[in-house]
Formats: sequence, structure tokens, C-alpha cells
Amino acid sequence: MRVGGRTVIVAIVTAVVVAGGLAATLRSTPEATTEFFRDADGRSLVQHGFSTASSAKSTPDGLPLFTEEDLTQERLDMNTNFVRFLISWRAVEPQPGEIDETYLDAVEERVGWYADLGYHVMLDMHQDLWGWGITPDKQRGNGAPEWATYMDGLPVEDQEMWELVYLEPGVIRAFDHFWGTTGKHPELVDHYAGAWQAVAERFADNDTVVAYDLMNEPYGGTLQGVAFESGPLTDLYQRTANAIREVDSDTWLCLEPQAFGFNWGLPSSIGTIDDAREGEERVAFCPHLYPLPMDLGDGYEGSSKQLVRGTIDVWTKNVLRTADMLGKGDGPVPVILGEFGLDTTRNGADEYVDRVYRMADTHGFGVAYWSRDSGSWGPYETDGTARNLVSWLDRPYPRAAWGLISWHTDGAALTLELDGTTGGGDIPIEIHLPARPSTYPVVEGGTVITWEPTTGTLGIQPDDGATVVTVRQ
Ligand code: MNI
Repeated sequence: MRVGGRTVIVAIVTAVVVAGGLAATLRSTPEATTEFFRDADGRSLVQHGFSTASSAKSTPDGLPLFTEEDLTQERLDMNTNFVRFLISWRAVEPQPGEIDETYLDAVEERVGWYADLGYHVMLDMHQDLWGWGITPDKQRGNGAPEWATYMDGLPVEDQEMWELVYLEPGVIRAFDHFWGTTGKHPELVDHYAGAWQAVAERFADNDTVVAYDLMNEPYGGTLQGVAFESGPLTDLYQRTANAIREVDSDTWLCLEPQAFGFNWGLPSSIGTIDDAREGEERVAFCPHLYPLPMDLGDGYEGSSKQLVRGTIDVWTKNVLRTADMLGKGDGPVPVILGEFGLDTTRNGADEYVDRVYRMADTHGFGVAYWSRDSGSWGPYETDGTARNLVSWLDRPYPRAAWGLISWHTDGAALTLELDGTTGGGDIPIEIHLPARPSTYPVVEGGTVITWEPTTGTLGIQPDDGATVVTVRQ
């Protein structure tokens, strides 16, 4: 039986990798994205941070169990510069048409913590399994308000693997009503877009909030694959984008593919959206990566390791292909790996984490690790003790750079490839170095102008027209 189950898993993953690989190679795809978010000075930003946090899914107020002190610690330990911050429709619009401004105040307060430390924030409208209204004890789903949960009396049985609850009839029906598949609740998508508009109204003038992740891990109910992604999902993104642009013309709009399949390496069929802002469109791609063998409990070892590597490779090609398509001929849009993560007590976890970050570096992707919760997936124990993940995520990276094209690490060296432009003035390139020596690190192609050994933040003035800057430690 065990051998049989194992064989089935290997066969499925192999099929995913082959199908994903075929789809990815049929069209030529760019090697990397060179489009990045920019800060107020015009420097390209590389996102390095966490999804914060899973705890927000179940707290009554919808806020993560996360304090300003926790953020200070995170900054000291890993010098992160970005957060994918979980918000929820149920907290924004607890009753139909009623926006909870007190909740938005609390989110704004937390955004302020990040602002004080120079971070940028992406707000992620989170959901899993529709909403907590799917079961009477509110223990399973999260995201949608209870008033928006219509299941027509269909059952929702609990499952050992939480993802399988997506296949329960009541959950499928709740999504079918939302996406217009039943035609009975057309008001729901209007409410969703309205909730986003309220969020955007609040943060339109806030320079710390740079992106909106329009929906976490969308799921189509009875509609799957092309029918879902190119249809109601793309429509919802367009509608939500329009609602946001009525009040906020600058914040990036980040789109996710259907999670089921894409997270494992299958291609996406989402369509382009039109961004009604003046000037260049600000649409980005924020997919998740959860290779199937690891989803099913394997470590990064043995035959699973090969399958996971294959998955990462085809996943990367599919990401670039979709990002290129979203760019409508102007090259790939910015990419943020909005979630990847694992139980770090699994065998090979350190190698897996390293491999994913190297892949992200090579292709110009920002990363928000899943997640900033205590325990075996996260960076800290409940008592605040640092776990293994802290040292794995304390990696050299460019925090902000002029004209960034690419970067890579080689042993203790970090090399940036730049287009040679600078914004003038004395605003430096900012790099994080994990070694934190008390003396100045060695730089080629530029001059050190600031060095904060406590966090490991290095400011460099590049030489005139320098296209390569290397830092050794
Ligand atoms: O792995 C998934 C996932 C698997 C299967 C499905 N369907 C069957 C629709 C959907 C999603 N998700 C991975 C992670 N994402 C959430 C938060 O967004 C985390 O809790 C999961 O670990």
C-alpha cells in the first residue's frame, strides 16, 4: 500500500513536471525579470521578507500576533525590508457595505511600524477555504465575511489534509456563488471590489504601502484551470483594479494565479488586465511555490529531491512566461514569490530554502517567506528564541539599487549588475551583508559611504557609470 501510494505520487509529480515543462518551453520565455518596484528616489527594490502572519487568519480582530518589538528583532536578525501583510475581507467589511475603519486604523498603525524601519508593505487580501463561515466552529476557513457565505445547505466535512476541504460541496458552492457561476449572487464581487476600494482609499497616500495582492490563492469552485483563470478570475482582477484606481493611482496591483496546480508547477491561464492609471501600468505577478512532494510531507532528500528540483525549474519558467504575458510586450512585470515555506525540521530543509532563494536571485524575484509565525515553519520559537530559519534567511541581497539588472551571490561575495545610471545626489545603493564585520567590507566598483554593522546595512556610492559592483566579506 505504501509503495503503491508512493508510486502514485511520483507519477503525478512527474506528469506535472513534464506537462509544466512542455507548456513552458513551447514559447520562448525571458531569462529573468528586470522590472522592479521603485522607492521614492527611483531605486529598484528587491523584496526580502515574510508573509505576516498566518495568525491573522483566526484572531477575532483579524490582526496578526505580531508586535513592534518582533519587527525590531526581525530587522536585526535578517535585515528584511518587506512584508506581505495579511488583511481580510471579513475584517474590512464585517457587515455588508459597512467598512470597519477601526480595523483599518489598526492596520495603518502596523504599517507605521514598518515605515519607521524603512520597509515597504504589500497588503494581501487573504483567504483559504473561502471564509470561517464554512463551519459552525469557525475553525477551518478564513477570509470572506460570514454574511457572504452561501452554501445552500451543502455539507462541509473536515479533512485531515486541510487543502482537501476545498473539495467539500459547501465550499465549492460558496465559491460558485462568488464567481457568478450560479448567477445568484452578483453583488458579492461588487462588495469585494468595494472592500478593496476602502483599503486603497486609506493607503493611497501612504508611501510605505507599495502593492496590493488582490486575492490569496484564488480557487474556482466548479470552474478550474483555463475556464476559471481566463474568465471570472481575470474579470475580478479587472474590476477590483478599476475600483482601486478610482482612489489610488500609484500602488502596484499584484495578481496571483489559481493556486491549485500552479503552486506545483503547472502553467497559468490568467489574462492581462488594463491599468487605468496615467503612465506605465503597475501590474505585478505574485505566485506561490509549494512543490507537491513537500506538500505531501516529504523532506528535500532522496527521490523527492529530484522531483522538487524539477518542479522548481518548470515553476520558474511558468512564472516568467506569465509575467511576460502580463507585461503585454514590454517584458516581464515585477515578480514577488508571495509564499514558499516548509516545516524546517524536515530533512534537507536548509538546502531547499537555499535553492529557492538562489532561484529567486537569479531571476530577479522578490520573496515573502511563509510565514512569520512561531513554530516549526517560522523563524522563532514561541518564546522568541531564534530558530534555524533565521540564519538561512540572513542572506546577502541588494535592498535598493540604481538601475538594477541582476545580482548573484558566490560564496561570501555579492555582485550586482547595473545599467550604469544613478539618480545623482548622494543616495547610495543599499546592500545587506550577513557577516556584519566591525570594519568596512571590501567593495569593487564603488565606495563605501555608510556601514551599520548592527543590521548589516551597507551604503555604496557606485563609481561613475559602473555596471558591476562586487562586495566581499
Ligand atoms: O498548498 C496549498 C494549496 C493546496 C491545494 C489547494 N487546493 C486544493 C485548491 C489550494 C492551496 N497552499 C499552500 C499554502 N497557502 C496557505 C496560505 O496562503 C498556507 O497556509 C499553505 O501552506
